[in-house]
Amino acid sequence: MLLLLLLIASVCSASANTQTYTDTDTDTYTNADADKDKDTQTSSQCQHYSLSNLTPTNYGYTGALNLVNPGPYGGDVKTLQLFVYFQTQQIVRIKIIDPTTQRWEVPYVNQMPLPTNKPQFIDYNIKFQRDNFGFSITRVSNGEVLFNTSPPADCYTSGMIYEDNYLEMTNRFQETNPNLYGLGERVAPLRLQNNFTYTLFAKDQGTPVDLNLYGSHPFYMHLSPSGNAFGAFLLNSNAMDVVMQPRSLTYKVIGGVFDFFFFMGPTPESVVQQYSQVIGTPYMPSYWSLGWHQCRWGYKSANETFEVIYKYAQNNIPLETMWNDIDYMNMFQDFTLDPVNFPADEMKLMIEYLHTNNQHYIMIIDPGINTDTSYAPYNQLLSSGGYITRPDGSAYVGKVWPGFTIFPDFFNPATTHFWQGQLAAFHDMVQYDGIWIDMNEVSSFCNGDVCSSQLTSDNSHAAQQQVSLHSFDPNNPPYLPGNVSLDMHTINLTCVQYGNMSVYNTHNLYGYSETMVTVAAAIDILQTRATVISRSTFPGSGHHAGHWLGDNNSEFADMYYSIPGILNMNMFGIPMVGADICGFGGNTTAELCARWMQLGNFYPFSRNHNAIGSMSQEPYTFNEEVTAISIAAINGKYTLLPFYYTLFYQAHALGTPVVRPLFFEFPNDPNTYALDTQFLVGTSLLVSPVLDQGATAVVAYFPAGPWYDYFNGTRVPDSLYATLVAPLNVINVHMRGGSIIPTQPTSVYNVSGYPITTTIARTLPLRLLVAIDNNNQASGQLYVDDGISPNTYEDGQYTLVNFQLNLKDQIFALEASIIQQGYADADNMFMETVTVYGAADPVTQVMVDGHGYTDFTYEQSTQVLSIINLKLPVSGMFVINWYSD
Ligand code: MIG
Repeated sequence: MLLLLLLIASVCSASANTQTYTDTDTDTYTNADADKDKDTQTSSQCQHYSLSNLTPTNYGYTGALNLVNPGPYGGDVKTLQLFVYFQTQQIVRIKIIDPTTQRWEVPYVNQMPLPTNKPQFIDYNIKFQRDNFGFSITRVSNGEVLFNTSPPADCYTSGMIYEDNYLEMTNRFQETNPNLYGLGERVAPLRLQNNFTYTLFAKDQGTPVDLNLYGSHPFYMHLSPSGNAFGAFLLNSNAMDVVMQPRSLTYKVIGGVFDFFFFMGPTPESVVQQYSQVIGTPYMPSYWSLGWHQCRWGYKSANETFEVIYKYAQNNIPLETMWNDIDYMNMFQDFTLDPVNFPADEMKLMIEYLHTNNQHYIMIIDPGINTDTSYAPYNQLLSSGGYITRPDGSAYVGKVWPGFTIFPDFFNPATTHFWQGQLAAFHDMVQYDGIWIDMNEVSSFCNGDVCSSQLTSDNSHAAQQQVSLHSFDPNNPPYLPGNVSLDMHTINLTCVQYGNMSVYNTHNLYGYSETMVTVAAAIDILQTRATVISRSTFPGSGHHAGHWLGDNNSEFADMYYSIPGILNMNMFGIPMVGADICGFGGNTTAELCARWMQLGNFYPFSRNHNAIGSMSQEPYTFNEEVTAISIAAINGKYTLLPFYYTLFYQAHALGTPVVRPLFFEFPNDPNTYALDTQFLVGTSLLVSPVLDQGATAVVAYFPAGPWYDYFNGTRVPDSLYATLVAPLNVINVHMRGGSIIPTQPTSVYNVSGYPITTTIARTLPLRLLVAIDNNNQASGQLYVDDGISPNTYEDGQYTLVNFQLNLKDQIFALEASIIQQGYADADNMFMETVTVYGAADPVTQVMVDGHGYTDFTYEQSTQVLSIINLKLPVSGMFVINWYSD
C-alpha cells in the first residue's frame, strides 16, 4: 500500500510539464490566456490520453490523441482524432473519433452542416490540456468556465476513456451543486439532483420516478450562478449513464463516438433555439390537433366509441378528436379491424359523422407485426426483407399484443415502402386523420430471447448459439448503464438492422425512425400536415411529431410530475406534448379529474386517456360540476388557440419552446431554479394549478411583474408569494405585464346542436389582451395560416402581425404592423375587442386610426380598459390611442 502511494507521488511530481493550448494565431477567436489552468497534472493515474499535433483549421482545430493509460474494460483505442468545429457564434462542436476504424455514428439527426470557415465572432474560448488531455470551454463575455474535461492535479476527475464498448468523459463544474436540467426522458422534478446517476436508455416501463423511460435525450442545460445558461448535447444513441456529483458530471457510454454540441445561450431560451438548429426545429402542427382529444384503452366497440362522441355532444362538451386504442384491431393485428366489434361499415359511418362535424379520428398502431402466416402484412413484410434480424439473417421474433411478432426495420427503405403501403390501404378502410405510434422503444413482452413459457424452441436455440459465438454480450456489456440487462422488455441487442447496423447501437433510435417513416407516409396519404404522436423519442423527434408522456397513474403526484414532464420535452425540442389527462393507470376521482382537465387544457397537447379496466373518466361521467368545469377548461384552451398557434409558429421558425419553466424568464431569480409546480405559456401566461388533493387555495410564486389575473385583469399585489383562492372550478392563471396575446373567446358562441371545434373557433372574432408593464409597454404577435397545408411557413403562405404598445406624451399607442401577408383569409378575420390590463390612469378618450371612438369602458377599480365592437381586419395595420384628458 505504502509502495503504491510512493509510486503515484513520484509519478505526479515528475510531471511539471504543463501546457495549455490556445489558438494564438487567431486572437479574434479566443481570448488567449494560455497559462491560467495551473492545476494541470500529467502522467497521473487519471491520465488516459495526451494531445499532439493540435492544428488550427479553417473551421476550428484538429489534433491527435495518444493513449497513455488504458481504461477499465479493454479495447482502448490507441490513437484518436479530435475535431473542433466553430459552427456559429454560439455553437461549437467537438468530435472525437477513431480515424482508422469506423465506429457507430447517429444517422439523420444532425441538421447542421460542417462549417467551411470560422464565424466572424465567437462567444466561446476553447482551451486544451496537452498532457492528461482535456478541453475546456469558457464564456468570453464573463470568463466563466462552462465545460471542463481537463483532469485537475488531484485527479478528482479523470481524463477521457475511449474503448470499444466504453466511453467516459467527465466535466467538472466551477461551482458546487450547479443548476442542471434535462437528461430525459424520466419522471422527476425539473431540477436534476447533484448526487445521482441518470440512465439514458429507451424503455417501456410504467413511469417509475427517476428511472429511464421511453425516450433518450442526452442534452442538458446548465444555469450558472451568473444567470447565464449553457447547453450540452452529446449526439450518441448508445445506452449511457450520466453520473452527477456535486462538482462534476460524468458520461459513461457503451459505444459510438463523442460528438458534442455546446450552446452558449446566454439565455435559457436561446440555448433551446440553438439546440434546435442542430436537431431541427419543431414541426408545425395541424391547427385542429391543438383541440381537445378523448381516448381510452377499453372502448370495446365502434358503438361504445360512438356513444362517447354522442355523449360529448349531448353534454355540450367540445370534442375535436376521438381516438381508439388497440381494441379496434382484429386479434391486435395492425391494419385490421375487429370484424365483430369494430366492423368496417360502422367505422366508416362513425368517422363520416365526425368529419361532418369538423371532428377528427386517430387510432393507435404498434410496430410489431404478428407472425400469423394467414396475416397478409406479415407475409408482405417478410418478402420485403425489411424486418429486424438476428446476426445470421433470420427474422428476430419477439412478442407483443398480437402474440409473436417480427419488427419492421424503419431504417430499411423496403420498410418505408411496406409501412406506407399498409397505412395507405388501411386509410381506404378507416379514414383516420392522424396516427398514434406506441410500443416503439421497441417494447417486447420478452426479455431479449426469454419470452416466458410460450417461448419457441427456435428462439432459445438461437440464443444459446449467440452466447457461445461471442464472449461480449451486448445485452450485458462490461459497463451496464442502469444496471439492468439491456434486453429487458425489448428485443435482443445482438439483432441487426439495415446496412449491418447493430441494435446495440440503434436501440434508442427505433421510435425516432418509426416516427420519420410514419410522418412521411401520413403526409403522403393525407396530403396535409401529419398529426402523429410517438411514445419513444430521440433528439430530432420533435422536428416530425409530438409525444405524450406515457403511462402515468390517476394520482395527484402524477399530475404534478406532468409539469416537469412537458417542460423537459419543450427543452428537448418536442413542444407538442401532454400527459394522459385524469390519469392512465388506476381509478381517477371527480376532484382529480376536474383539476387535471383544467391543468391539461394548458398543455400544448390535451388528451384525456385511460387504461383498460380503470373506471371511466370522460368529463361527463362524474357530475354536473365536473362537466361544467371541463367545458370551461376546453373553451379556455380554444379561446387561447391563436396564442398557442402563434407560439407553435415561433417554435417552428425559431426553435422557441411553447411552454417553459419560470427560470427561463427569470434566470437571475434563484426562487425559480427548482420551481416546477407552475409554468409559463410562451413568456406571457403563468399557470399555477392546484396539485394537492382537498386544497382550495394554492401558494403561487410571482417573479418580477407586474402580473394580472388573466381572466379579469386585476393586478396581483407586488409580493413574491401569494396565496390564491382556488375552489374546484378555478385554475389560477396570470398574465405578465409587457405581453400582448391574441385570443378568440369561444364560450359565448356555444351554438347548440353543433359541437364547438377548432374549425368553428378559428372563425370567431378576435380579442387582443394587452398587459401593461412598468415601462408602459407591451408587445406580442399573431400568426395565422390555413392550419393544415404542409409548408405554409416555408412557402410564405401565412400572415404575421406584430403588436406593440408604447406611451408617448401621455398618449398610449397600440400599433399593429404586418410582417408577412400571405394568408388571404386573414382579410376575413377581425379584431373585435381590445382589452387592456393595468390602465392606471382613467381613460377618457380613445381613438382608432386617428378617429375618436366611443365604444369603450374603463373600470377604475380594476384598471381595465375595454374597447369593443371594433372591426379591424387581421391583415391590416391599425393604431389605437387612448389617454385621459
Ligand atoms: O402495453 O395500447 O402507453 O397509452 O393505452 C400497453 C395500450 C400498450 C401503452 C400506452 C398506452 C396504451 C396501451 N399501451
